[in-house]
Amino acid sequence: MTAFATPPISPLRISFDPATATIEPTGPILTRRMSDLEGLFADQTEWRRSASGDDPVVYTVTSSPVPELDRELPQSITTILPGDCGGEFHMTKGHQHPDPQGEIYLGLTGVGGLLLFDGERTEWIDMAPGVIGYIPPHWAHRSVNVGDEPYRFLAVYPGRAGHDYQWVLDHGMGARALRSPNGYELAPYESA
Ligand code: M6P
Ligand code: ZN
Repeated sequence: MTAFATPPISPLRISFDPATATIEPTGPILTRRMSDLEGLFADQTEWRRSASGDDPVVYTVTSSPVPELDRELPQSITTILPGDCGGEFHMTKGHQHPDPQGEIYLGLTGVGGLLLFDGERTEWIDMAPGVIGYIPPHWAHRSVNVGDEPYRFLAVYPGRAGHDYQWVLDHGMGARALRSPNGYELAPYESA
């Protein structure tokens, strides 16, 4: 994509309400239900039961109006609802950036984890309000809600980075976050 293939957008004022972690104005809003997370949870029997049953919302992504275009800097707020599938905590699909560029997440509400995997090494960053998690280029990333209230975070990422979901289906994420008596534990990754 060449720079300025479409007209650059104008400077923008976005208001952010810390109490609700909402922004105004908004751009696209995405809702991912259990049925959208095929092949990701280890317990496929439980996933199928849930996806073909009440098919709960697992997370939503509210984007600012800044478009995913080269040289732009889009932002989004992701809300992962509390819960699990067969003991594995609610999580995002996870993706690699086809155009390897970094990204930052800022925790807003609740408690979660930022799971990172570069194909060999696995890292976990505990996320809470006020924590910035840095995702370097070449690290696939997934977010997990390990608490009992909505986990929300702000993401800021280069507009050309893109989302490769197949990479995660092919390589996994190195670990899984499972419910444990003390909260959560990280288990070695086993394919779904
Ligand atoms: C963050 C950003 C978005 C991403 C979203 C959900 O808000 O990284 O780019 O789309 O999380 O993650 P996923 O796309 O893996 O479902
Ligand atoms: Zn990303």
